[in-house]
Amino acid sequence: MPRTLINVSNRLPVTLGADKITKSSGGLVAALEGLSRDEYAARWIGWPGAAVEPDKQPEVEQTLIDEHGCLPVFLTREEADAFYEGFSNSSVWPLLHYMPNYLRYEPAWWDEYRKVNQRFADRVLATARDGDLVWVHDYQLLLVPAMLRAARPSLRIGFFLHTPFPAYDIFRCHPRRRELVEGMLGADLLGFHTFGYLRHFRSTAANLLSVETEITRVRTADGHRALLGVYPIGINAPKFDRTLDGADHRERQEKFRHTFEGKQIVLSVERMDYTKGILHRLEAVDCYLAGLEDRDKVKFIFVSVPSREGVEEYQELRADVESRIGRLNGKYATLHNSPVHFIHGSVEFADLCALYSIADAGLVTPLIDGMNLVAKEFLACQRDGAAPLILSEFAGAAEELFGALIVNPYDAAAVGKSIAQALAMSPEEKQHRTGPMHARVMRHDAARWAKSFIDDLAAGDGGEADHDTAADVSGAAPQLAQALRSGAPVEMFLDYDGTLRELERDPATARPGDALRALLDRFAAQPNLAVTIISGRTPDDLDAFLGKFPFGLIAEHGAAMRAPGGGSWQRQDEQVDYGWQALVLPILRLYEGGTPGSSVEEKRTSLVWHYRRVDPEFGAWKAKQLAETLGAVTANTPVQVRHGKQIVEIVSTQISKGIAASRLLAALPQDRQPALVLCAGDDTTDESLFTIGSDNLLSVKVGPGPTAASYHARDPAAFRRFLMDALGDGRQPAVCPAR
Ligand code: GDG
Repeated sequence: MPRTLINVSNRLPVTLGADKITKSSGGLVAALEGLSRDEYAARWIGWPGAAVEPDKQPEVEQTLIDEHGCLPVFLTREEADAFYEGFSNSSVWPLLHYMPNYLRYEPAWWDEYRKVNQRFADRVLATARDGDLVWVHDYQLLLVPAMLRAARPSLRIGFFLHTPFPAYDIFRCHPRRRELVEGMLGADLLGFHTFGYLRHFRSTAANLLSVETEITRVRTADGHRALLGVYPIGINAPKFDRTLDGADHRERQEKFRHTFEGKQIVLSVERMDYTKGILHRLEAVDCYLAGLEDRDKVKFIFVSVPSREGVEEYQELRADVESRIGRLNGKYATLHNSPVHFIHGSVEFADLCALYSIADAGLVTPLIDGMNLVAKEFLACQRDGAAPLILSEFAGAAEELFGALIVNPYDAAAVGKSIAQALAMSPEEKQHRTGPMHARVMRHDAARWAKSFIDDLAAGDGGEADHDTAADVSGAAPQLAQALRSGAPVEMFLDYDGTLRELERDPATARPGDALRALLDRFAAQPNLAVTIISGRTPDDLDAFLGKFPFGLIAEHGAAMRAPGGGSWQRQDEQVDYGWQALVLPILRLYEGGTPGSSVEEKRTSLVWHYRRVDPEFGAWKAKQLAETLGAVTANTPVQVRHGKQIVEIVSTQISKGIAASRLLAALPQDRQPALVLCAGDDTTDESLFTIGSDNLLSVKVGPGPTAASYHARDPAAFRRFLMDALGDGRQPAVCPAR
C-alpha cells in the first residue's frame, strides 16, 4: 500500500480560468509526480489563487479533486489581502530576507494569518489519517505544523522553508517571532536550502524559547523533537530536456538569434522583487557600459515577471526600475541599439528555454535569495557548456555552483568587470566552468530533492532518538493505586522544580499553583502515605513554599532535613569537608565575569554557575569549558561536577538525594516498612534516587531525556495527573476495610 503524502502549500499548482482549470507545472509538481506511485500517493491542499463565489465553490472543488488531486482552501479577497499580501508578504517576507526596513505589521493581519493557517490545518485534519505524511511549505504557513501536531500528533509532519532564515538579531524584530518559531517547531522534520539558514533557525529557537538544541535537532519544552536538515532544491530537469529536444526549440532559438543578430546577450530573469537586486544590477550595467567602446554589440535582456502588485513597496520598485532603465537607455543608446531590453511580463516557458540557451551570459545577482532557480535553469539550458553564469554570493545556489563567476551585488564596479570577463571568456574556460554545473543541476533535480526530504520524513528520526527504555508512567498507575488502597505504608520521595511544579525562569516565583496545591492537600489526607520533598533548594525556600504541609523536607540535595510536622532542620553534613569551595569559587567568579548573563549561587553544600540568561550557544560552550576545567582541578577532591539544565553544579560526593533517601528508609521501624517507594525527579541530580536499591521501588523520570528510571512522565502536569488518579478523590476509603 502506498503511503499517503499530503502536500500543503499556499498556492495549488492550478490556474483558474473563466471556464477551465489548468494545472501548472512548477518544480514541486514535477517533483511529486516523479515519486514512485507504489511508495507514495500524493494529494495537494492549497489556495486556488483567486476568489471563487460561494455558489461556485462546490463545483470548482469537485473538478479540482477529480481532475487534479487538489483540495482547495477558498479565501475571500479580504482574507487573501490580509493573510497573503499583508502578513506573509509585507511582514514575514522582508524579515526572512534581512530587510527589516520593509517590515510592516498590523495586528489585524496577524489575526487573519492565524485564522487562515488554521483553515489550512483543518483541511488537512479532515482528510488525513493516522501515520500519513504531511509536507507543509513556506513562510505563508508557518503556524500549520504546530496546529497539526496539537490536533493529531500521530501525523508525520514535514516543513520546508523556501526562503532564507535570517540571523536571530533580524528575526527578533518581528512582533510575533515566538509564535512563528513555535509554529514551525510543530514539525518532525524541518528542511532548509543551506546549512547557514538551518544554523540561524536553531539559534533563533534557542534564543526565543526554552528548547534544547544540538546541531540538527531541537527539543521543545514538552519533549517533542524536531529534526533539522539541509535539502537544496533543484529544477524540473526532465521538463527542460523535453523542451530543448522539442520540435520547435531550434526555430525559437533562430528567431531570437535573428532579432539580436550581431549582439552578445546578457540575460536576467526574475520576479519583480526588491530581494532580486534589480536596481543594483542596473548600476553594474551602467559601470560596464561606461567603459565600453562599441555599445552596439551588447544587449541586456531583463525579464521581470509582475509580482505582488498590491503591495506598495513592489509598486515603488517597479516605478524605480522603469525610470532607471529609461535613464540608462537614454544615456547609452546609439542610433542602432538601446542597451537594456526590459520585459515586464511573463514569457512562455518554451521561449524562456530558447532565451536561456542563446544567451552569452546569465546575470543573476539577487541581494539575497533562498536558492534561486533561475541560475539552475539557465545552466540546464547550457547543454554544450557554452555560456558562463554570473551569480550573487548571496543566493543559496552559490553554495553549489562553484564554476560561476561569484559576485557581490553591492559592488557595482566589480559586477561590471565580471560582465566584461564573462563576455570575453575563451570557449575552453566556458566549457570548464559551465559543463560540470550543467551536469550537477540535471542530476540533483527537484525530483531528487523531494524524494530525499520525503524519505527522511517517512523514516522518522533514523535511529537518532534517545534510546529510552522507560515506559509511560500511566502503566504504573494500577500498582500505585493498589498500594495506596491496601493500607500498607507507601513512601514518596519527590523532587519539586520540574517534577511537581513546572520550571520558571525566575526560581523565586515557582510557588505551588492551584493544581499542585490540590494534589498536596490530597497527599496530606492519605493516612498510609508519607511524602518527602527532596530538592536542591535551600531550607528557607522549601519552608516558604511547602512549610505548611505535613511532609518531610530534604534541602540542598540531602545536606539538611526536617521531619514532617515542622520542627527544626537537622544538618546531615557535619562530617563533610567543604574545603574544596575555596578552590572552586574563584574559577566560577572568573566565568561569571566573562559570560554576560551568568551568575554564581553559593549554597552551603554546593556551588552553582547558572547560565540560563546567557546567549544559549555561548552559554553551552562556556559551560562545557567550565565543566572540563573543574573536572581537571578537582580530580583528587571528593566532589562531583554536574552539568545540569542551564547550570554547572559542584557538589560533595558525600551528599546526594539517593544517599539521603536511603538513610531515611533504613531508619524506618519494622512496622513502617513500605510496601512501595515512589521516587520521582526530572534532573541528573535525581538519578541517584532511581538506584537506591529498594525492592519495592517505582521510579519516574519527569520530562524527556535518558534515565535509569523505569517510568517516564511527559511533564509535571502529566505526573500530577498520574498521582491524582492513583489517589482517587479521597471520598472512597483509600484503605481497604479490615477483614
Ligand atoms: C522562492 C525563493 C527559491 C520567472 N520568469 C518567468 C518564469 N519564471 C520562473 C523561473 C523560476 C521561477 O519563476 C522563479 O524561481 P526563483 O527560485 O528564482 O525565485 P522565487 O520565485 O523567489 O522562489 C527562491 C524558490 O522559492 C524555490 O525554493 O529558489 O529563493 O525566493 O522557475 O523560471 N517562468 C516563465 N516565464 C517567465 O517569464 N515561464
